[in-house]
Amino acid sequence: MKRLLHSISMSLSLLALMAASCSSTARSSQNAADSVANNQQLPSVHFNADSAYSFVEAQCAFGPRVPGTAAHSRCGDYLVSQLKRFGAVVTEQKAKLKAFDGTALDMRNIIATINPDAQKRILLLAHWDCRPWADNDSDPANHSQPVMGANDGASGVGVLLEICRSLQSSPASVGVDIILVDDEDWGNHNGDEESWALGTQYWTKNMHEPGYRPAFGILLDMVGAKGATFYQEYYSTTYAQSVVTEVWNIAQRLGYGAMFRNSRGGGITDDHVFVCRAGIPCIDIIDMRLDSDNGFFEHWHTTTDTMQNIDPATLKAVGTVVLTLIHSM
Ligand code: AHN
Ligand code: ZN
Repeated sequence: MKRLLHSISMSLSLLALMAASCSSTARSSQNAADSVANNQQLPSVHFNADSAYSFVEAQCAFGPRVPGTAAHSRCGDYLVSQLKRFGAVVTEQKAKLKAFDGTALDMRNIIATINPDAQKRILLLAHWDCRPWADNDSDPANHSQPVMGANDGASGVGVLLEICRSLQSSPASVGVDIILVDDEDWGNHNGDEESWALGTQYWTKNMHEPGYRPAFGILLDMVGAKGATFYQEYYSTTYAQSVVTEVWNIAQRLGYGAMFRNSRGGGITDDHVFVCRAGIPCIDIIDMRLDSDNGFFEHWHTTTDTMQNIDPATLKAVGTVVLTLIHSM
């Protein structure tokens, strides 16, 4: 059934995408990430996966970061303080949003600007909130329990915190903007795509800088699990093919081809879709499993999305690939 829903939402969006392919967004994305030629040497970077792992662990130590809870608010303060400690200029966006079920959400997007004077910029995103319900758990009694989100939330944020820390000691020439988006995961599985990614949807309508135009964006979602496989996600290849090509190319050259598969995956309604629709080509590096019913890792939206299933090797691969791209621009 979930498969069916995926394909329905995919064919609907195909229509929209055919129109979008004629726009300037699609054209400009052709050249968004054309910097590393195949014959050019890749910069050598060091991404500290143990440090990234400790950032994932620290978020989980607050408990599930469900909007409206003390764990969410404390973890938000922690993320702001870490990004400041790593030398970024941090701004916050706060707004009252309404979830699909009527719940009032105090949204908090956390934005870190690195190398603010650089003209050429890259946008990096990850959601930091946790889903309030483990509604994919095999035990229905757990459906009302929150998700810890070690992978679904904390992993992407952990990699981005470590990239921020790394850029402080080894600066890049390009500017980097990290947005830790809130309220991604309070969504409805009835096919209502606008119920997801509320923090990102807010940001696209209220950008932190008027006329903000990074070269492209990269969303990290579920980038920490053991055995992760990153297929080329459908909306990413539609709106930002050159960025996908670049990222997967770097991954192959670094020896991460078993994780970064050189083949197409399905479409996922995720933060990047709304960024793309706002005119910024953005890809989603997301763990997709072709052998599971819902297309995601086995602990997705269950009470077992915990530190036990986080593998530093996955964080290492994703962090190294993204950091290499940053230093090659
Ligand atoms: C849907 O299931 C429609 N989107 C998945 C987006 C997501 C949820 N990523 C992590 N959690
Ligand atoms: Zn989720």
